[in-house]
Amino acid sequence: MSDEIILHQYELSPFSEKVRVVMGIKGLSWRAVEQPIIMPKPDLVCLTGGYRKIPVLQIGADIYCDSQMIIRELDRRFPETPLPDGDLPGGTGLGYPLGFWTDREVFQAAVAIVFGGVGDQVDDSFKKDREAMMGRPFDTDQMKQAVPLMIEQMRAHMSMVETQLSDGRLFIGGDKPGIADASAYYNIWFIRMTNPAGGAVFDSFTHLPAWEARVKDIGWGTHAKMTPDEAIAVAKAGTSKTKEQADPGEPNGLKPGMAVQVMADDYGRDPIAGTLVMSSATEIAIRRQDERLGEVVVHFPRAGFWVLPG
Ligand SMILES: N[C@@H](CCC(=O)N[C@@H](CS)C(=O)NCC(=O)O)C(=O)O
Repeated sequence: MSDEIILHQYELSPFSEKVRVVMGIKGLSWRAVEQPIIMPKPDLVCLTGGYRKIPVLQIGADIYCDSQMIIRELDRRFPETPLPDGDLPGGTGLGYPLGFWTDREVFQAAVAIVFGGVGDQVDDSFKKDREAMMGRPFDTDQMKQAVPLMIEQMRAHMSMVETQLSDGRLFIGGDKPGIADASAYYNIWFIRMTNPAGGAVFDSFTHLPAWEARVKDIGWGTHAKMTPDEAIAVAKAGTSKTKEQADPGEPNGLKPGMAVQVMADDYGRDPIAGTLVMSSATEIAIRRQDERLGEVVVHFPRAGFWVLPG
């Protein structure tokens, strides 16, 4: 079954939770491959070419990095359950810009609340790994001091969601759940799972807790485990379905066949080298070879990623 949806993830990963909720909204059936929470991740980077963050989606020999790219691809492949705020025809498209708010601003507040609360239980290998990924010290004492400030920030951000919900609507965009709900929910979930005391800030709202319970009830669709070796065998047996496509609006003259490097613009900025297959305003896909699995095509979003000469 080479078209199976395979999500490389780990249980406590907040960005995986965002994608799992989208799987639930779309009623999808998928396989979960557990990956390590720190480097090395040999069974992940052989697929991605160096991208180390979680989650990563795999369908056959096509590999999709970053939750923005993953959600867009799931919506494209399964249009019968379109996301109301996705970018398929009829969608508002607002789920993606809203994701930048939750994935950057709100996530950084959540990280401080989580690790400021439970930082004493975090071992040195985790701290060293995150320092290397972020390019700055992982200072749990500083995070502990910042918790009151970050709780204030969290309350301020979540009050914006509360305002949306205050007319009695079920979900952020109306009657149906979408990317906005998965995005606004996963930081709350992360705090409640790892530092339950930090969750008190959410309980002070009138509408937010009932909305949170509704999003939780959506579930994750249907999923079963898969081993990393099985996933690698799927990539090896598969052939990418991505077609070459030039973008006439490409601002810097990128064309299929060019050698490029793609990297995240925030943290975990390891460059991934390959040959351009297709590009558009929202996506770039590059072909690369790996000795363990042969040829794969790796897809990244354009917003939040840089493309440099290879
Ligand atoms: N922009 C990325 C962010 C992904 C991210 O930061 N993921 C976290 C885990 S939830 C991560 O990879 N942390 C480092 C690691 O797990 O190695 C996305 O939307 O997928």
